Amino acid sequence: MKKTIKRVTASLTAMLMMFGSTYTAVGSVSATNNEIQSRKSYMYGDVHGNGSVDLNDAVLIAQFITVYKKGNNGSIISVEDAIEYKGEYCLPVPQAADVDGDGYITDADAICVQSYVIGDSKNAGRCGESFDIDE
Ligand SMILES: [Ca+2]
Repeated sequence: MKKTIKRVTASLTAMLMMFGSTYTAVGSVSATNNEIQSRKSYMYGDVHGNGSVDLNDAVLIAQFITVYKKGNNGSIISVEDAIEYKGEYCLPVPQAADVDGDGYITDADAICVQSYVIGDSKNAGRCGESFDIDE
């Protein structure tokens, strides 16, 4: 009888330990998944979000500025404005367009992207640097 109780206690302890460690593992896995789902990395200048900075990004920024200003009395465009804008030539990753870091999307940002593409890193602002967006 004593041996049986010892065995049951031992197996219960083992089960509790297994359950405990499984529970912990599940908890940490789901926390990691949440982090992956809630944060995504992008690159300044890569307004298409395709992983590279090229002239297409500079062209899209310029097109966006032209179209946005036409529809908004030529007003200056903040990054927040660009995030809300869903019209023609909207930027897939508007946060990536503020390459010079002044909080606005202007021709200067498109010029920074062009400079980056031709290898003029001195005038490329933070083009090519990565940043995260909470999603
Ligand atoms: Ca800017």
